Amino acid sequence: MSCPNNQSSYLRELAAKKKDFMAYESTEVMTWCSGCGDYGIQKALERALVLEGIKPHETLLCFDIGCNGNGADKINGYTLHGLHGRVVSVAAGACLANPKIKVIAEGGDGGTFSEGINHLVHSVRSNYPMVFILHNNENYGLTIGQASALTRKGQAMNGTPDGVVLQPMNTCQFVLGLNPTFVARGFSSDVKHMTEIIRAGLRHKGFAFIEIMQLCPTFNKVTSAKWFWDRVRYTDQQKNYDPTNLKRAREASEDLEKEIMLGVLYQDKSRPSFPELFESRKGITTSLSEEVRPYSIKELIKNLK
Ligand SMILES: Cc1ncc(C[n+]2csc(CCOP(=O)(O)OP(=O)(O)O)c2C)c(N)n1
Repeated sequence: MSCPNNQSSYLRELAAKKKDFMAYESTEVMTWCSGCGDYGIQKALERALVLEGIKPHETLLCFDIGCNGNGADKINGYTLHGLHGRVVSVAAGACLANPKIKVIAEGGDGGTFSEGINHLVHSVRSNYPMVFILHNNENYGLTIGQASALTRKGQAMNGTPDGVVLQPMNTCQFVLGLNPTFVARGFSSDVKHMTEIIRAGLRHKGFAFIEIMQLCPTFNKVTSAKWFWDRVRYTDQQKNYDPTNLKRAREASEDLEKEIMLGVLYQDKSRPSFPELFESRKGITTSLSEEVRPYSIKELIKNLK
């Protein structure tokens, strides 16, 4: 069984920022099941925001529908609840309209890798300046445990009691095939490590895809905490792991049965984010949201025949 490194300096750093931390704390009653990985993910996100010096009014937190989406009222800040599977597109619109705020989107494996997979594909490809956190509990949790595209083959679920017949998709392999600029993976019981990779994602200028392997003790009895602790490995403990090497990232993310690699698997810091690609916006300091007013299109179409 592997265990996180000494946490004392990290906890001291957090304690020094207790007031900032409390600003994110919600007084709403938690409704997630006991042992749900969503608690850890939410804590890691709050810690990452605080340690990066981002205040609640400087971020927009977009949530999908699902157990993960119930986090929307369990954190104090500007939150938005999208339609199931559509959170990435809602968040993409927000980050393009106002680049002065940090936009974060969160979604479950059901919504993200089935209903909304098209939005994920084009957001990765476009390198929108936002962070996306995938809550991968390997099932549709809120509707009580149906199989998703990420449920393991053979696993009995509500709706498929004889076991799932298809192989699951490999999320990181899929995203690595989309020419991404940031791909990371964490585990919902390792809050310190999740905090580190979310911080790295917040500092990334393009689309940061962060998968969290999430415990779901109610509907996913197969991949328990022990199952994961026996299998997780860390990129920063591998000899000469180079996150700029795409081939290495592909190899590292291939195995989901025996060894599950956690960390920043891949990052390309050189690629421009989507808004940086437009010559016509160079030198403009206002955001699109600040430029909203009635315009006449006469000037624009005067040369049209
Ligand atoms: C378009 C659409 N399809 C289906 C639903 C019903 N629905 C609501 S929550 C949910 C399960 C969500 O599963 P997932 O996205 O994996 O998130 P989790 O609950 O596991 O965090 C479903 C199927 C819906 N609200 N909208």
